[in-house]
Amino acid sequence: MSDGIYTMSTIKNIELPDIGDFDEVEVIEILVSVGDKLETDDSIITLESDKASMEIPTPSAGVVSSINVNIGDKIKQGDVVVTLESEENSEKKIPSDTEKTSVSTQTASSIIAVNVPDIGDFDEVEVIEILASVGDEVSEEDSIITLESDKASMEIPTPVAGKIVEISVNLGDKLSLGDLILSVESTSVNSSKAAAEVAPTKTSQSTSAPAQAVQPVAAKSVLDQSVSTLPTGESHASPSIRKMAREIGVDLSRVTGTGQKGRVLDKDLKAYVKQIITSGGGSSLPKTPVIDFSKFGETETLALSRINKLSGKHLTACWLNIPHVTQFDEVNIDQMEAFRQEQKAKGVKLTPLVFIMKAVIQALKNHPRFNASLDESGENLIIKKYFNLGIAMDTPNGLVVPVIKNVERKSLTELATELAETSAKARDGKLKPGDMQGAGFTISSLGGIGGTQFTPIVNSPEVAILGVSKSQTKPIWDGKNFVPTLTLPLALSYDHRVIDGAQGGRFMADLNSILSDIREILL
Ligand code: CAO
Repeated sequence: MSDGIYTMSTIKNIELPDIGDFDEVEVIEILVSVGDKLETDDSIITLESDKASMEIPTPSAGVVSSINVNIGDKIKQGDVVVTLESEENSEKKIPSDTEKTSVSTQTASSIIAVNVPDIGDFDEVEVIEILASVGDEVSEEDSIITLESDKASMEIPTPVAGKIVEISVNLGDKLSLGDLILSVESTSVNSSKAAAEVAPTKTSQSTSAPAQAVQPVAAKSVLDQSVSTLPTGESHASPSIRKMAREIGVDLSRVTGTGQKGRVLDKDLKAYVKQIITSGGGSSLPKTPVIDFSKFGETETLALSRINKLSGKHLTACWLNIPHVTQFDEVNIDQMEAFRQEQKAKGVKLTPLVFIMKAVIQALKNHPRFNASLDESGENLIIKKYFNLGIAMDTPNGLVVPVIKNVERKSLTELATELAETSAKARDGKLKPGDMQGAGFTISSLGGIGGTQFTPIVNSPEVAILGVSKSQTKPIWDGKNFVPTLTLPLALSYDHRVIDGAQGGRFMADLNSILSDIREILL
C-alpha cells in the first residue's frame, strides 16, 4: 500500500493510490495537461476495467510538470501518474487497504453475509439502487446494489452465488466499508472469498438472528467491478450503462432517465437509441401520424413483400437524396409503328420497348453525362463506357429492375427475346443479384398498361431514368392540317446535381429525333 505521494522536493510524484482490490487497469482518459494548475482533489485521469471506470483525483495541489502515463496504459497501485510542482508541503493521505473486509454475522451455516467491500477512498456513500430482492437467486458477480457519491457511482456485485434471504439496506442509506448489505443462502461458497466459519459478532445492521456459524464476505471491491465517473454531474447512470453509451456514441445527457433522481436505466438508453433509429438516424423529417383506420370501417392488413420492403427503402433513399427534375415529350412513332406492324405480319413480335432501348443507347452515346454516376465524394462524375440498361419490371411480388447488358451489341429481336426471358425469370422470382447490377441508365415502361405520363424516380447511383407511357393517336398540326399521328409520351427524370435543364432538354430532343426516324436504330 502507498500513501500516494513522495515529496522530497518541490516536485511531487502523484502515484496511483490504493483504489481497491484490482490488478492492472487501463487509462482511458487523461484529464490534465502539462502546465495545468491543480487543486487538491482535481481529477487527473480516468481508469477503466472491463466493468468499471473511475476518476483518480490528485491528493495535493500544484502545477502539472509531467504526465507519466498514456491512454491505453495498464497501471497499478504505486505507478506514477503525473508529477506536480508543488506550491505547498502538505500532503493528503490516501487511506490504506488494511481493512479489506469487515465481518458481520448471520444465522445458519450456509448463510453468507455480504458486506460493503473496500471501495477505495469513499465513505458514507448513498445507496441509490437495490438491484436484487429477497428470494432472488443470484450468481457470483451479479450486481446487488448501486452506491453513488457526488463523483462516482458503483455497482456492488455479490461475491457468492445463492438465494437472497435478507436485504439489510434501504434506498438512501449511507454505507461505509464493512456495512452489511444483504444475506445470501449460499449455493457455492468460495473459500477464497468467504472467511472460514467464525464466531458470530453481530453488526449493528444485522437482525436479531441467532448468532451461530458465520461466513462473512465482503462484496468485491472497487475497480474490480464497477465504479463509474459522473464527469459533469448532469446525468446519473451505472458503469455498464455509461460504458454502453460510450461504445455506441450516445451522449447520456440527452437521455431522459426514469430511475431514481433521473438516473438513466438500461431501458432508457435502449428507448433513446430505438427512437433515433426509427426516426431515420436523427433526421428531422416529420413523422406521419399513426391512424387506426378501423375507426372508419372494415380493414385488412397485408404484409409488404420482401421485394416491396427492399425497393421501398431504395426508392426512399433515391427520392430523398437526389434533386429530381422531370421533363416530358411526345414522339411521333408512326414510322416505328409501321415497321413494327410489318415485322408482326412476318411473325416477328417486337414491342415499342426494344426500339426505345436502342434509341436510348444512341442518345447515351451522344450525351455521356446521362450514362454516369457521382462518386462517393459527390465531386466527380464516373462516365460509363459500357451500355447496360436497367428495365423496370412488374412482378407479383413487386418491382424489380434487371439489367440488360451491352444493349448496343444486340439486335431488336435479340433484345425482344432477352426481355421476354428476363421478365419470365423476374415473375418467377429467379433473378440473381448479379442480374440486377451494372446498369448505367434505367427505362420504366408502363406503355403496356396505360396512362398519359408519370414521373419516374431516378434509380441511384444512376443519374437519369426514362418513363414511357402508352402511345396514342393524336391530331398533330403539320402547318396546314391536323394529321392523325401516333405519339409516344416520354418522361425523363434526372439528377439536377449532374444534369442541367438545358442538357436534359437536348437529350430529350435527340432521343425524340432518333425514335421518330428509326433508320439509325435499324442499322
Ligand atoms: N404504347 C402502347 N402500347 C405499348 C407500349 C406503349 N408505350 N408499350 C408496350 N405496349 C404494348 C405492347 O406492344 C404489347 O401489345 P401487343 O402484344 O399488342 O404488341 C402490350 O403493350 C404489352 O407489352 P408488354 O408490357 O408485355 O411488353 P413490353 O416490352 O412493353 O414491356 C416489361 C416488358 C417486362 C417491361 C413489362 O411487361 C413490364 O413489366 N412493365 C411494367 C414496368 C413497371 O412496372 N414500371 C413501373 C416502375 S415504377 O413503379
